[in-house]
Amino acid sequence: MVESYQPSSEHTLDRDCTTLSRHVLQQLQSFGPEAQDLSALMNRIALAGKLISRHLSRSGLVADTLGFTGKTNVQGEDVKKMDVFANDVFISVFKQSGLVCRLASEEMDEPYYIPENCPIGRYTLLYDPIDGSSNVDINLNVGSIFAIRRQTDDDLDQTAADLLTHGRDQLAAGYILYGPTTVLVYSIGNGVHSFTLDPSLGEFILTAENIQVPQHGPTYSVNEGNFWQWEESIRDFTRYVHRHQGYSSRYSGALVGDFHRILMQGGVFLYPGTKKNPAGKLRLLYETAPLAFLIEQAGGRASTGTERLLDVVPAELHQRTPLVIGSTEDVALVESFVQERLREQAPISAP
Ligand code: FDP
Repeated sequence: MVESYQPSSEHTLDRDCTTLSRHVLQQLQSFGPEAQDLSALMNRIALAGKLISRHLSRSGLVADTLGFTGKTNVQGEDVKKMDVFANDVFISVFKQSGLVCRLASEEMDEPYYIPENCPIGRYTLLYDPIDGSSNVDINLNVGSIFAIRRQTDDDLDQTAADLLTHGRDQLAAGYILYGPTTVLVYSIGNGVHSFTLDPSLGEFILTAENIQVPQHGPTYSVNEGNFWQWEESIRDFTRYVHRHQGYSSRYSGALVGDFHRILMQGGVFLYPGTKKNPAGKLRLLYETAPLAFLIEQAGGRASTGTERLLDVVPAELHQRTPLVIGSTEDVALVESFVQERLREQAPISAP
């Protein structure tokens, strides 16, 4: 009798080894054109992530990786060499995709067009190439945030007006976290999934599927250095967590890392407006809307404090929004303080 072949345990894989492109196709349960496009787009994002991860891991060893360029971006922020490198990586990776006609990022005043892709490129990539760039020079975690949107008109005047819609129009969103390991988290509207880069294979391998954020968590994450710049309602919330047991403050200065902690363990991240800048600091199209898309897919909530974040329609490309994001109960707690103060300020109507 012929014995059936048994693979030796020496050669079996550590785990199932689902790669990103296979996962996207499995998620869409289709090999149709749009599924193929999204799979190809996610592959390109993964390639950008690998290139940036490799560059970060050698920063300080290779010349011209750390420090500032001496220029400022459209938001008036000092630009770092790593911001420019990562921005250019996304451009060069998507030049070869054929699928993307426009890219818009924090580092570019106007959208960047790839004319050779425009006749067929039906998608736009929005991204923050290096989020939390103050962490780069001190060897702490940073991230990249991305969203893919369908291009809905020809945009012949190159104003990208069709991008100014609410975040529910995002086809896919996610981030890459460059930490002790490089992790890619994404959603195409069918749950939130996390992949870890295996440097020896050069592949992102599935490590957590259908992530659900707990309904409540112990962490509140906010820059309390801004305490006296905030509205009273946000101060009310922080006083509340100071006076109640069970809360811990965690803030790394890099949104992607702070958000990842909340996604995995629950709690709330806030970047509220200040009296001087009521819209806060974070940008809607390539920071807050992609993370809002993810958190809702994971069963949590994202709000401006008064409105569902995915309902916000921007008036311009680099528009900012306040952000309250995380576990449903914790976001609701912050909103309750906002509502309380709004009630107090409302004029009393005559009987
Ligand atoms: P950075 O400016 O360093 O890129 O995106 C903006 C951001 O970082 C977020 O990653 C981070 O959460 C926030 O700004 C930090 O801002 P503060 O220093 O004002 O807290």
